[in-house]
Amino acid sequence: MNPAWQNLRADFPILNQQVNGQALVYLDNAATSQKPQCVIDALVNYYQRDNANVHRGIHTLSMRATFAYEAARERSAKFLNATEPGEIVFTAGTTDSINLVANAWGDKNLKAGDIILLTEMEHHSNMVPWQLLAQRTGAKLRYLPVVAGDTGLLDLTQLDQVLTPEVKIFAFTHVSNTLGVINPAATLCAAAKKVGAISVVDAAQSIGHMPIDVRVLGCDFLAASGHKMCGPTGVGLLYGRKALLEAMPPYRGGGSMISNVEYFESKWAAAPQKFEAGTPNIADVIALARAMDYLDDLGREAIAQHDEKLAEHAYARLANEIPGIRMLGPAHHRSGVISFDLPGVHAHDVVTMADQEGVALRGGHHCNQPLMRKLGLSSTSRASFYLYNTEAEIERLVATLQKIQKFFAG
Ligand code: 7TS
Repeated sequence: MNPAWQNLRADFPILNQQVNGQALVYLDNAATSQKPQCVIDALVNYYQRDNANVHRGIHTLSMRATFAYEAARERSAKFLNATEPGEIVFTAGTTDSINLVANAWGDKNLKAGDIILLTEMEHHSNMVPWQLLAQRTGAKLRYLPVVAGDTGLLDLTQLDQVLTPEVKIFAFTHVSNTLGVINPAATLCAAAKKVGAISVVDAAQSIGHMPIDVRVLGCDFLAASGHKMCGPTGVGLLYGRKALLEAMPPYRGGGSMISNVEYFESKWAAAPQKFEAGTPNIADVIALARAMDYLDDLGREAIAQHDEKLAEHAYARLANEIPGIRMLGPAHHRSGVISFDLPGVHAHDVVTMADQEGVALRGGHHCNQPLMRKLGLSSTSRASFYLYNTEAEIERLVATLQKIQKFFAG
């Protein structure tokens, strides 16, 4: 085992606390991950030593901040195996990145009659920006269905039927935040390319959990958030193929994104600066690069295996030991996100009672309302695992659910 795994939990000070008199079991990683001390230190060090605005000053602190900010872009490009740092745009997160593509690429390239293809398992962040784009342009939305039943897999037999030449954008999630399904992203990107559509991969739930190589995926755009990958909140990135970024108009106007401004018109800077108007989120970008180092020290393949092992184990234990439970998503080859329905107990009651036991879960529609309706549910309870979770914590989860079930059985 990589020695970095030995004392992993000690890297996350927040885990070492009691909640409602019990040792905290944090199983809400799909919502946001915890941060290792090195990421917290990167934020503190930046503000204690280097804080200055980037790209504008030639004094020492400004140069240090600029260097660290641009080094983070290089780090991000390497993390995703992008061709060059200029293919990385820093954003506020996945939602912001998708809105950027929908506005900058979508408004320029879409017209009435075109189709935007999504899947039935998208997070609202990967639906609503496209709905808005469709309203602006007259394009129409279409969905690749999820197979009937509870495995949550995409129905790939329908792919040729929905991916017709009118499709201009195929945007899909790499990993479902509700079902734990890992979609065959490279296959879907290749299929999009074949009909001349651009592919947009929502990597919010995958980027911190498995190796991602944008060249192997063959995607045109990839959107991600820092806070789900051990990085800070409020920061994320958009990978975009260079030729596409260059051809796109800016999304927001302001300082830093121009090469020349006149009173009545302006010229834009080249990509990626063109898409980073105003003072960027400097400290969080720098700390995000530190999070990437942390993940690579552990090994992203090893993280993926760890997540899968825990999730398969938890899935089997819950399915076998909680009578009547309805498990969603596949039993195997899955991510660390497990959703379930305890018949007769509302998900909010499950989560409230679990919190009394020190177990942090999430209950609700998980920003997947149409998918929930398709499954005939209004909400699910969700446990989501990450690199610091242990089998002993699954023990606590099972015992907690048994207690909740007993309580509601009267
Ligand atoms: N896409 C997916 C697949 C997500 O899971 C999320 C957030 C987003 C996009 C949006 O990311 P943001 O960082 O821009 O907000 N998912 C969740 C979740 O499952 N619970 O809380 C947030």
